[in-house]
Amino acid sequence: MKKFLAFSMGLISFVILLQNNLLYALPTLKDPNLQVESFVTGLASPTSMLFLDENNIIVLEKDGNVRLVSNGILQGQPLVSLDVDNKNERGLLGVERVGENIFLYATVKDGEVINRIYKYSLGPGAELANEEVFMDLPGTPATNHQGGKLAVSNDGYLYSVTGELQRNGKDQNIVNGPDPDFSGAILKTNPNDGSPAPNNPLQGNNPEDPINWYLAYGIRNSFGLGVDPVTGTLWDTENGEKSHDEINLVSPGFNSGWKLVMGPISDSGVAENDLVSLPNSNYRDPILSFIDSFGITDIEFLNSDKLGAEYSNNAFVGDLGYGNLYRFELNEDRTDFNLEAPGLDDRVVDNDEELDSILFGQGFAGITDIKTGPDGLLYVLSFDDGTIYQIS
Ligand SMILES: [Ca+2]
Ligand SMILES: [Ca+2]
Ligand SMILES: [Ca+2]
Repeated sequence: MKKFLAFSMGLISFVILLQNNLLYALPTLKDPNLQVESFVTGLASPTSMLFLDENNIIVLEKDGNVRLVSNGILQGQPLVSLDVDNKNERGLLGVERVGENIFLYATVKDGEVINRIYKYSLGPGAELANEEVFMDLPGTPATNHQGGKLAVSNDGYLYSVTGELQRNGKDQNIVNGPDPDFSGAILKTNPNDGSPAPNNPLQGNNPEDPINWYLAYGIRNSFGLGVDPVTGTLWDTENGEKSHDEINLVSPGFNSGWKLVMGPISDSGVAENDLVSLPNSNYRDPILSFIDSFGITDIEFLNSDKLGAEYSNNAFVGDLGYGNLYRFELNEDRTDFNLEAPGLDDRVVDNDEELDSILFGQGFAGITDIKTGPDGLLYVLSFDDGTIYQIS
């Protein structure tokens, strides 16, 4: 009986631990000189974050709340609550700042389900005022592959990504499919008026042609956009169907190959001229892909030497499935990763040893965002335990 009581008490405390999310042990880092700490807790399924300044962070919750963290404390009242469609991968997904404007990317129902970019002016107390519809993008038929990440270019334009939404058009490299429609594409847009950025690579036949906005197409789905602060080059991550999550350098006019190619084209059984080749486009293999698809998510370049000079401007990449954080040093002209494990000469991570060679940290509860803080430290947003971790 005593034994049974002890067992039930153990079970009860186990359940309480579970309820308080205390079951999640702290993540661990490979480098013993660095430490990881829980910085903010209590977020519900957070998808993206944005540092406004030293004291304030905006964090998005998938179900539609825009939360404010002030001086390390999560504020009770959301800044904004959007009525989103949160089915599957839909929801409140992306946030970015350009000047004194904040942009949000969310799946909403307005007649049909769409992905909408909202624009706000940022007030002195981090208020989001003057809501306007900045841009409407497709959101159907799939409930997954909505994309949603936003980023800002070094020259002040807004990047956005929308996934393939299970469409079968020219955006998906189906030669006889419907014309481009903003699905499976990365856009570069003027944040002032929503017009295409002036030097976009693809030029359509008329001013309304979606490809005027395109920086890239043939994207399956992306949970990560990152701008290299040194060169201004955009990188993305993409998710494979059953295999080959990818990390790509997004050159202007980049065609990532979906849905004929995922991972290196040499493994796909198709040739480059089988793809939809829009004028000024270029197919390019991923810099690195992962043979197993476990949800590679954000990519961030650590624009700081606060973790030590060796980490300055390294690329950090997270995943949702394992909760791992990966680290990559770049080559001298920053067009490639320096991959030291010989097994990565094929540019495909296909075993544990190769995965271990790029591992920086583990034990995060599904990473959705990574950011360099204003203090130069690295911050990691963790989905399942609703926590922002700080690496110092
Ligand atoms: Ca690709
Ligand atoms: Ca390999
Ligand atoms: Ca990020």
